[in-house]
Amino acid sequence: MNILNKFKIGLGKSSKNLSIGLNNLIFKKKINDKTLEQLEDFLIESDVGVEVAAELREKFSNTKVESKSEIFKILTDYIIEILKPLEKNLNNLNKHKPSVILVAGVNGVGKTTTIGKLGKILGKGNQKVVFGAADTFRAGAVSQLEVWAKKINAQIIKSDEGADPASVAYKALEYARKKKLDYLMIDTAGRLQNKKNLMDEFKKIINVLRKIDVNAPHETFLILDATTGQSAINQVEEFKKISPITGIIMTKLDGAAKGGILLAVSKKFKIPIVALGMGEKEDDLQIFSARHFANAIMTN
Ligand SMILES: Nc1nc2c(ncn2[C@@H]2O[C@H](COP(=O)(O)OP(=O)(O)OP(=O)(O)O)[C@@H](O)[C@H]2O)c(=O)[nH]1
Ligand SMILES: [Mg+2]
Repeated sequence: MNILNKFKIGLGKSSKNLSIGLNNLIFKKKINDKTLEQLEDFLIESDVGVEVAAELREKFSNTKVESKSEIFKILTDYIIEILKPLEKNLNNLNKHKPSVILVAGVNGVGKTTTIGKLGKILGKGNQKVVFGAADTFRAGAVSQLEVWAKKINAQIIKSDEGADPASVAYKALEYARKKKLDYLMIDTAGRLQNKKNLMDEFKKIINVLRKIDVNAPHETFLILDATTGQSAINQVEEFKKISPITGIIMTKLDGAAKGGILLAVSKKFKIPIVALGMGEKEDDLQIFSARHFANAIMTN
């Protein structure tokens, strides 16, 4: 199956929401101001954000669109214009040995699953991957990561439940350096006693890593769940305060999500996009391509 088809299937429901929604809206109607207004409302409902929706409406008005295909073309071009510059270049990822990738996000967004899936991609070509199980808070978190490590043939450094997450991260980085591994991916907790604890812990992990390598973590990837809509914006804001986010991975685009939130986040923060999660299995992660994404969600 080629990548475009995989994207289309993965984004099946997102595309239904956007392009089928648009189809229903525009079907056989002459496009007038009223239609444009409905279109703007629909785009806002699809999570693209008010700014993007208004900009698009202006584009539609300026070009005096008359047909559905013109609208689809403007939308596709716009999505590519915004997202193309944000394609994350993964070739630069293995410049360090190990490259330390810290994975952040609030609870349940798909951090652990994404580490498994991305670990599989990074491990291709005999690259050696180790996971650091720094979510010591949630019962079962370590064993969940262990299952992934086994599945994709990665190593894992762990401690007991309740252990200090920063010390696990430290131990994992020491190990990865000693063994000259290519990637260290650190899983973190999504829920602690409260938000302040979560952010403090996250900060502590970073500080401890820097004791070993002043440039670590080399990447901080924030995982966002597409089904949570606009709250993704707040999550970026919160994590950005602690550490620069070098990449976003949006998950659950195979679910009921409207793909629009990726546009809203990108327009606002201009953070590179690493990959998109489209399912729970090991091959359900697609390295991000703006063109494929635009074509997949705008297919009619
Ligand atoms: N449909 C779908 N489900 C996903 C995707 N990514 C993760 N999930 C599911 O979402 C649930 C939560 O995923 P986890 O990887 O445990 O999320 P987490 O962020 O590590 O959660 P905490 O450790 O509790 O903070 C699991 O049931 C995953 O299988 C995706 O892209 N699509
Ligand atoms: Mg987890």
